[in-house]
Amino acid sequence: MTVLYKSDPVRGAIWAERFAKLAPDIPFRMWPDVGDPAAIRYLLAWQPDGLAVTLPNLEVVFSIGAGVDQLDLSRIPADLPVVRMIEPGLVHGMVEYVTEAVLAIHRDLFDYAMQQRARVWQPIQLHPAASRRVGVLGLGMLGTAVLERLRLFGFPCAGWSRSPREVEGVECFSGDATLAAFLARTDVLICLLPLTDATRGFLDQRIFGALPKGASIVQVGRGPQLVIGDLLDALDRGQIHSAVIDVTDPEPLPVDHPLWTQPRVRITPHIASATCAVTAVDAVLENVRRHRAGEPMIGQIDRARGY
Ligand code: NDP
Ligand code: OXD
Repeated sequence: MTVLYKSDPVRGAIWAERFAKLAPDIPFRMWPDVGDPAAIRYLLAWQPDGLAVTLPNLEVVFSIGAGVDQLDLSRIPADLPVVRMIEPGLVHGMVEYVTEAVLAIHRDLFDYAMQQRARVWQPIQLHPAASRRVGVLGLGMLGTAVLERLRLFGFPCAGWSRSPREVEGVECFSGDATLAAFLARTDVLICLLPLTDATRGFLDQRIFGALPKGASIVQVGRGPQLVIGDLLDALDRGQIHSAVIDVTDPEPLPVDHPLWTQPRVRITPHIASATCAVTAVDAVLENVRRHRAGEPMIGQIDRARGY
């Protein structure tokens, strides 16, 4: 019952050490050292490419990340369960990143950075958190955790999802019919949607136009969800005041891309969060146990839905 890991080898060493400690009976191999392909039952990968079809006894594919859009599902046999990463380290990192971004927007740090460059000492009127309405697209593992933290600052919090959800202290909207109302009450929009056919190109001029003038965005979902040309236009017109962008299309963002030089745009290289190897091994081992016991695994995706 061998586990095969195919991703960053440096982090893989931490996975290997943790597996050896917690599950010494489960052989752990790092690609390309596959050994006997027939022995591999579990594949852990960020991008398995065509590997899954070369392993005749493979039982489960685990994504190393929370997202699964980077997996080419057409190259994973249709009967194999695909499980995304649900582990506390990833959640913690995302809560930190988004909290910092929302506070930077809320406390006018983009404007102060511009003022600093111009050597201008000019206080901007402080607004209470209660007047800054935060909205999160996606009420899943990450969107919910982010909202649970942000509401503690006193921001009026809302979330939008495909199906109805309930989160304490958060106004929950669901389905396309409620999108306009959700956007109209949102001053800081955070995108934590998975990349699917339905969310590709979602953050476009229609969305920006439905937000109150001067709203800000935090894009931590996936690059292809954002229509960058529409964002640049909305920034030029002041419809969007500022943006924190962690994911772009393509990645890396080309050096000559106009987004780099926007004064009220902050770009980070897809680092909002990352799977924490130590806690991820715990999560995978729990799922292996569940799989062997015939119990549902935590984070198994609906392949037809795409997330
Ligand atoms: P989940 O699958 O737990 O949650 C996804 C949420 O999005 C659900 O609430 C779902 O609705 C909603 N959703 C999906 N499609 C639609 C749609 N068409 N319309 C409305 N709502 C929709 O995902 P996570 O919270 O774990 O992660 C979200 C994404 O964050 C990942 O897919 C990944 O792309 C990104 N990510 C980015 C990282 C970074 O470093 N930048 C790190 C980790 C993840 P419903 O509840 O009805 O199913
Ligand atoms: C993920 C990511 O999906 O790191 O986990 O983007």
